Amino acid sequence: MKIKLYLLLFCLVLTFQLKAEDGSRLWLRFQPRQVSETPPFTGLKNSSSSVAAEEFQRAWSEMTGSPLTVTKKVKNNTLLLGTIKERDIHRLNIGSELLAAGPEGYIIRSVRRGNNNITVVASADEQGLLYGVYHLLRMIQTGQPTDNLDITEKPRYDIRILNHWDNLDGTVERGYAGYSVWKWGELPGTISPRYQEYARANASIGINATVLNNVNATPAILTEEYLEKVKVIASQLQPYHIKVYLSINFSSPAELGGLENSDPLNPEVQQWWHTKVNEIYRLIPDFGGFLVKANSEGLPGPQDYGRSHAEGANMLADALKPHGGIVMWRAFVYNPSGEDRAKQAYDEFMPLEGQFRENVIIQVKNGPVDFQPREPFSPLFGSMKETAVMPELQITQEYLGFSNHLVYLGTQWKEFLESDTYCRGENSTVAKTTDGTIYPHPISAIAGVANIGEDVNWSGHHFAQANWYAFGRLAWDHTLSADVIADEWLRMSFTQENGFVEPVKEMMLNSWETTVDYMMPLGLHHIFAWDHHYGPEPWCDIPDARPDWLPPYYHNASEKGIGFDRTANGSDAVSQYCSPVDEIYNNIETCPEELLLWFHHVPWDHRMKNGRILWDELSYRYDAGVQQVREFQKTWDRMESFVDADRFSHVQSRLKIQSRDAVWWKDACLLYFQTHSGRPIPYAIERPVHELEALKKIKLDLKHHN
Ligand code: BDP
Repeated sequence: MKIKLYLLLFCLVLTFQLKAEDGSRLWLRFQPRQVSETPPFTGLKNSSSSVAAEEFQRAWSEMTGSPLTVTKKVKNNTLLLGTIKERDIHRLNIGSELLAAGPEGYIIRSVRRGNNNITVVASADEQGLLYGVYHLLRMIQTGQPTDNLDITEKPRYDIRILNHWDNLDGTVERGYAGYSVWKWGELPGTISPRYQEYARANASIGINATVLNNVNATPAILTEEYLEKVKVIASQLQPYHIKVYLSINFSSPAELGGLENSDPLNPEVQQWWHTKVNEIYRLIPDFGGFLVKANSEGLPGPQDYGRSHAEGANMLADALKPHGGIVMWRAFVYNPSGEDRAKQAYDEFMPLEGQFRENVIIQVKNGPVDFQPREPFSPLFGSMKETAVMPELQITQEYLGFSNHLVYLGTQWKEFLESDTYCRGENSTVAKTTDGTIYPHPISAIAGVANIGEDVNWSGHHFAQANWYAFGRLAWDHTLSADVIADEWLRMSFTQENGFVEPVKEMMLNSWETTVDYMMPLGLHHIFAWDHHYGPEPWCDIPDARPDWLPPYYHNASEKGIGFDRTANGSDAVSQYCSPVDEIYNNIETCPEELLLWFHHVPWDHRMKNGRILWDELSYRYDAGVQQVREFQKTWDRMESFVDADRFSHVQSRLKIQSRDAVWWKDACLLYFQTHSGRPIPYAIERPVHELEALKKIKLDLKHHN
């Protein structure tokens, strides 16, 4: 009797203990409980893509414990997968809608045929079918009803691309999830199983392209040896419809080919690129094209020969054109000049607009400086009309606490994509000026700098996976809300229980503003430490260093006030925006307070909208950031029963780091700025726990933060 009781208890304990999870499955977790008692599908009729059918089969057997029967005849509750050529689909009379959905689009529809209810996932091509299958799976995973469906989807951007800043030696620039997933040393002989898993994860969120190597590219990537390796990766990604692109070094003709120079107007250089591009396409017929960082941060480019960015980009575009390839030319350029760094990309690129070939697209970071915690949108968006422009977002958290801080970026990207440029009147949002709605161009694209590494959970922090996910979902459909995306991700990655989803989602949705508050509120930017972009060093002043690499250049704190004057009286960066955005930013009364110190140098006693003076408000914001992270800790601790022990404790300990870092940021910034403001830290808020002099001595061992 006793033994039986023990056994029973043992079994109960086992059932209640959540299975350990390492995060390796990302959001592609298909839980047994996710299908209701009477499954919506009893058979699968598949007429074309094997990958789409395989994906559904695989997920189905994970959810139900048995594979879905493949049927010849359509019966009740059959799932019908097919491309437009399929007779069945024709009979359902959906051909014209499929054509309208375009090459990657799909429809999912519940239809009745005879006495049978069937679900159709159909697309004009195999790629759309795969996306349709993932959509249906997502609905099952997130507990949505699947019995009365009428869905038509197509992507908003043509190219939805990850940019890996991965070096050929296996390190990842600004990567915080271990070494690169690309195992260059083992390729082409050994193929890591992760390549396929990577492809699958990306396809499941609609990502259809990837740049394998760092924008700070070495010529070696174009050697035969490396191209053979690239070919193998490309062949692993191809079944999931992910095209491979490469970052190139502009000096490759001289450095690899032994030519005298790499001048884009030199016929030998042009010929070298033609030959090289032909070689690439022989190896990789569906190769996508090049991403180029040129004449930026010391990298070579056309300006080395007195040529323009357009001349450089067009030379490459001409070589790629016969193969249907494209050039993504980056506008991230700035020089050590007297000019405000925030103005430089616009100044260099606007005069060139219209001069680029049709297969060139200008890749522009979301803000005018450099992926800061918060920036206004870059004025190139909306202004550049004749040449296609693509946004570059940073998924990896270079300036947002690496993989130590929980920061959900869906909210940041939504703010950016929905910013109204007014360049074609009201409602000329960044999204609409880049997705082809307002300025139609042959290609539209959006890029995200990947946060992927060889860590078991891919992204370092479990919650950083949400940013990879959110990038893909927004690239597919930028009208989705940050809330909906977080909701999906939580349900798929953790659990459907509302007791978990609701509070944790709220934490995610607040997390970006919270981080802005404890790092750089009210439009402050680039006050990071000199040798890393992790902690604060607003005092940093290195003799002989480039001023625009030093925090005081950006915050300009003095006893008079703080902030960068970019108004008409200052650097006049405001004039790069279309009307009325320029006037709104120029006027301290109308400038959004979130961006106040980005555009204005403001006296410490300036009255804010809530009645506080600037100094007090700054102090309150830093403090609010700290308090919020403490709330996150409480929220997470309450979630213990919903989450497996491994992921629970991992996130818990990262939140502790985030909490300590938030205090570090707050104390460093307030104590330092106080030396300029000369005012007391408002007495209602928590007192600093550090000495400024001690904080100044902190030298970070980056190994612990990478
Ligand atoms: C900066 C990064 C640097 C990148 C550069 C870029 O610190 O590592 O190479 O951007 O985007 O944010 O080219």
